[in-house]
Amino acid sequence: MYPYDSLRDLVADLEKRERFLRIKDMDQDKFEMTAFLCRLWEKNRDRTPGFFVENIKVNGKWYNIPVVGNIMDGYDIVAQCLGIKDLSGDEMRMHNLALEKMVSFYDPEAGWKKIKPKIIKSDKAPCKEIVIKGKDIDLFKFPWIKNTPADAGQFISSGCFFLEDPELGRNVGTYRLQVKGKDKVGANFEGGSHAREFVMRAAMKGAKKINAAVAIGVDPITWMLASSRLADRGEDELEIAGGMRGKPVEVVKSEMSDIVVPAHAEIIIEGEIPTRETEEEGPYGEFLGYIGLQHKTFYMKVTAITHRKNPWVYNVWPGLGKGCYTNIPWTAGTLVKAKRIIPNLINLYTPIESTSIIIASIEKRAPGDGLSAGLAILGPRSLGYTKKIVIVVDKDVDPTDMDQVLHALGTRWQPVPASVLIPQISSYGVDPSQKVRGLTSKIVIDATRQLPQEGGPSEFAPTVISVIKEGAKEGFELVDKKWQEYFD
Ligand SMILES: Cc1cc2nc3c(=O)[nH]c(=O)nc-3n(C[C@H](O)[C@H](O)[C@H](O)COP(=O)(O)O)c2cc1C
Ligand SMILES: [Mn+2]
Repeated sequence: MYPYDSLRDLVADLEKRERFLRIKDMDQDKFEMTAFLCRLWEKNRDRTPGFFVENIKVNGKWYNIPVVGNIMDGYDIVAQCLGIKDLSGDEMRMHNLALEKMVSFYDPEAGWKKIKPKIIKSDKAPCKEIVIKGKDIDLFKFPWIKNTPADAGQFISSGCFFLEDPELGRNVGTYRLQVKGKDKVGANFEGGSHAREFVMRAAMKGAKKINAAVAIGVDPITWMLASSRLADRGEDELEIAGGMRGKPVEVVKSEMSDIVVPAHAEIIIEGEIPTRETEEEGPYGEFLGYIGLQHKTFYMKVTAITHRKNPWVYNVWPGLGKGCYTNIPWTAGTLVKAKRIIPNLINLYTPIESTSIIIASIEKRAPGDGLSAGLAILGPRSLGYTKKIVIVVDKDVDPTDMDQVLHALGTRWQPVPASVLIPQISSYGVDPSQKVRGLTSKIVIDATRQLPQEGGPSEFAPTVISVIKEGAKEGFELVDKKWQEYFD
């Protein structure tokens, strides 16, 4: 069925692989889905199944609109969405294969492979089966989920905002929407997001409002690209999604503006965002695993809702489980950009457990290379904006292997002088350790072997393993030949 045209196509294949559960009903007024997800995760941190809840109780009312959640908890599913056939092996194998596959769509000369979306007619588009406008608009017809007891209320957690700018073109980004009334939602475009820039640009040109459309439950490649900074400013997430799919994303004109939306989405919410008004939004359980503060954001007045006949609400619980679907594209985007400015960069890894950390392996050629590479990753806003700690390691250390990284950190790194502390730099504002939202300190840790010119020892001690591997070649040959005998 590859490439998946819709969330449903993916779910069908997940069911075949027994990576998906069907549940009859759940009472979200008691946070049953949330508690279920917590337990799933406690019992298996590696990967947990997606689930589909047929009937759900929200705000005292039973809805028989299904809620699907936790769809992409596991790098195996990201790999599956990218068309990788052999899904055997552990999470790191899947991570590495998925990352490699995603990076393969990038050409250093031509950039990301792009295929323009294909516009289809409304009567062929599942997302147009039901069209609601005017006074019939009522967001409370859908079971939007309140994820945690501390959340300000119900949120549309998986909405991909489609915005257009006369010069920059289309932008597709995932931003949460707090449900504020039957035709009003929050539009939480954080500092540094393309959507915020689009709204600001419209405001500067004197526009009082900007049109938007939000798609809920889209195909998995579009979802991954909307949820991460792989596409740069002025690049169209949908065209890159087409490139990765090898097939255009099918879109359809929205009801109230010229914005086109994914035809196979579950639900589309169209609206207008006032460019000069903000309102309180949050608190909300955010992806770093903390309850984010209430703060001022834009909002959107809903002008139309269209959806499938039997729509699914796709819900995500940021901060619970693993956001593999953002980590792979985010790291892929960072890797190709970083390679342009750090020629001796080999690989990057962002541990899913703590995405403010990034580990870079380099081929060290000259004194200063380690700190230079780390600073280059943190410097440009488009690269290390979301990172706080960079660890640079030598090429014999696999950055995806935490045992090796910690070994290098403990044995090759001298905190002085092989560190750079940046006292204050702009950053995204969701890290709870920040005193001022959007302002952070950062550190570059150079855990490469320090050369004598850098204050390292005149000769760096070889590792035990390397000495054995070098000096006992015959021994290894013998052992490999006799391997079975030892156990007979
Ligand atoms: C489930 C989910 C919710 C998100 N919510 C927000 C949000 O409310 N505000 C925000 O600025 N970024 C949010 N993000 C991160 C953005 O999707 C991400 O930064 C993306 O790159 C934004 O698109 P852009 O690169 O076009 O700015 C969220 C990501 C996910 C996966
Ligand atoms: Mn963008």
